[in-house]
Amino acid sequence: MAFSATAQRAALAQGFATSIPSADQPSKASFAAFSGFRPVALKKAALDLHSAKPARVSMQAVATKASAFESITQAPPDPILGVSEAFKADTSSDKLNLGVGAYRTEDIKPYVLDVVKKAEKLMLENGENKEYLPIEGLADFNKATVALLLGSDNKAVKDGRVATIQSLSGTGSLRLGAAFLARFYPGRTVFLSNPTWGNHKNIFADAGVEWKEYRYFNPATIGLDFEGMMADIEAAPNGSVIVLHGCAHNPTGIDPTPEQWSKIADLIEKKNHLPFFDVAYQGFASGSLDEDAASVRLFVERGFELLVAQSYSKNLGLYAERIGALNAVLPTADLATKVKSQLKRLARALYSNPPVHGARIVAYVVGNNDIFDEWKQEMAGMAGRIQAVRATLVEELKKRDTKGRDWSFITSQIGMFSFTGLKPAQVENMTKKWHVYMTKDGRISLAGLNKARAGYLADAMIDSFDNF
Ligand code: PGU
Repeated sequence: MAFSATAQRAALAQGFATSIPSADQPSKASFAAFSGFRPVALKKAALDLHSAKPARVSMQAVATKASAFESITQAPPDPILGVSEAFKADTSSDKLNLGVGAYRTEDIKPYVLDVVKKAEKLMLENGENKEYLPIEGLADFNKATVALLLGSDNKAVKDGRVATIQSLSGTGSLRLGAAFLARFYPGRTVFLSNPTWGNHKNIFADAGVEWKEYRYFNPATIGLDFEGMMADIEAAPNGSVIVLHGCAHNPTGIDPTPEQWSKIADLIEKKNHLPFFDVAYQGFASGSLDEDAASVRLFVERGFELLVAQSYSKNLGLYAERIGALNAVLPTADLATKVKSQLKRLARALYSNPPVHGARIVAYVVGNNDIFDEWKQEMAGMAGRIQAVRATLVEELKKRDTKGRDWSFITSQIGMFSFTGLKPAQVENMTKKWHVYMTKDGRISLAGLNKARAGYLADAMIDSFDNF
């Protein structure tokens, strides 16, 4: 049952309330609750509008017929994006959204990068069209994205050993990779860090790929559990898939050191595991694109076969453009060609071909030397603002803390997040009493904070740590 715009207008003319239940609320109950409900008037309006087939008949049918989906239960809100929904519904002027990892300005406003505006202006001037892209995406984007990831004169790229396919941001690229593993590397287990970005579990589970966890975080040191991580990767069956965060680990903000990366690579090589890198924060960890790609580049230089998902949500602020890529690095160009052909086949069935707008923005920014240099500065500015907010938060916590706790973990963690160690009951107090929205695992996005509100957040944290 769907009401057309004409039907809505006509119903309003009949003296109905200001809206008509939408197609996703077709039940009898929702009609009863609908203010001003008058069966006769509805019947009249329906008949006037659908003279060939009165809508009243189909409404009754919908109301009485058992649904094919009757056994469906309510899904829980998403642990991250659900926090934004709850934040929106809060009317307090004190509220702070530190849930989602999205960059905000010092006024806590969304930010469109200047380089993005410049690229869009150029795109308009050049009269770019909106034709379908090829299944693998925009050629200029694919060239730019792999160069950004591996370096402009990377040997694997020159040798044609990298299959790159534009996909739907980080999530879509990971999902495409998961579909690829399900089809061409069946029966393997994917190992995720504990903790990890919550959606990793959904992505692999939805693709029918089994996942397990390897140790990553040591609450005692608020640091990397390197021994635990190595022991679990060692214990994983040979040929497992190991998901690694390329930089700015989410949610902990703790990355292995270069020496540790090298040992991780040794072990993964020994165990013949397949690394699957998730690079969602290139440029956001250190402020440098090259430094943040060091882990992936190390593995590629060492000759690994691997997968890498890339996202431009954070570093170019293109959250809603859904622009990213899946890269598969293979031992030969011939295999890369074959793998790419299969990735295209999977993408064709999933979404046919990717959207063009964000791809063009990336291609314009990376392909124009002046804009590219400006982007690096803007990115360093964003990373710098987050670092400054971290320092202010630590100062404010120290001022209020009567127990002399060590807050230095906040400034040593990198990227957008701080993993605070707040337990679920404490998080509940942060939200219920202080209107500070954050994920239940105790993660806060410092990209959503400014210096002016750091004191308020510190009050909330001290209260929650001390009293719960
Ligand atoms: N991988 C990691 C490690 C991430 O943190 C995120 C985003 C993604 C991939 C995917 O982002 P795309 O926008 O699909 O490229 N995590 C953020 C954003 C909110 C979300 O959960 O999607 C976060 O707050 O953790």
